[in-house]
Amino acid sequence: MSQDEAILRTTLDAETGVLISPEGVGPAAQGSPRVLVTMGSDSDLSLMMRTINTLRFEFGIPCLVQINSVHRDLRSVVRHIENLPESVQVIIACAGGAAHLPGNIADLRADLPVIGVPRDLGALKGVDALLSMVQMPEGAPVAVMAIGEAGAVNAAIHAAKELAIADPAIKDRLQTYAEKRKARVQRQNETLAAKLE
Ligand code: RP5
Repeated sequence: MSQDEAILRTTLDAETGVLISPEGVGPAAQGSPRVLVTMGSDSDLSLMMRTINTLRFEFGIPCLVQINSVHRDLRSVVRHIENLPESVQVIIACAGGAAHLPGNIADLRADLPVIGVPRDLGALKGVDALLSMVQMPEGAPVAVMAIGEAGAVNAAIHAAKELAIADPAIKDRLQTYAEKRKARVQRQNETLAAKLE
């Protein structure tokens, strides 16, 4: 467990959630949250650290982290989601199993895009969460990512792309991120001949 994840775990019971930014976690964080990263249980946190760290370190985006369980405490979910800071423009929601959190949030917040991350968990290994999120009825869309780690990282990139529509600095960072991915392919090609010997 990283130090940041450990600090997040100890502070997560706060009613308002925990702010996390490139500078740090909780009191050490700076700025206003642009993204809410929420999940059904703190057992989802290790997976969602991939989302949080991509947002803060690749794109410089502060986020609010909150646990919201529609199966264990639906009333607090409604309270939290209806009272988010005005600065939050995108919501990323992760859950495993019968994953109703993103869909419920999509209904509660008709004004904000909701991105779902299905956790790879249990007997069905995330297929249950994927189908619960993706098969939303007409009118309450959830943008569903891949199951597990790829989905967690892609959720952050997708949120950054949404924010980049009105934020040139994030647009530049998305370009830098894409360049790093291209450079990786080039490095792989450069070392390929040695691996084939
Ligand atoms: C879901 O149930 C959570 O999002 C989590 O993925 C799963 C299991 O939760 P725990 O039993 O580990 O708290 O609501």
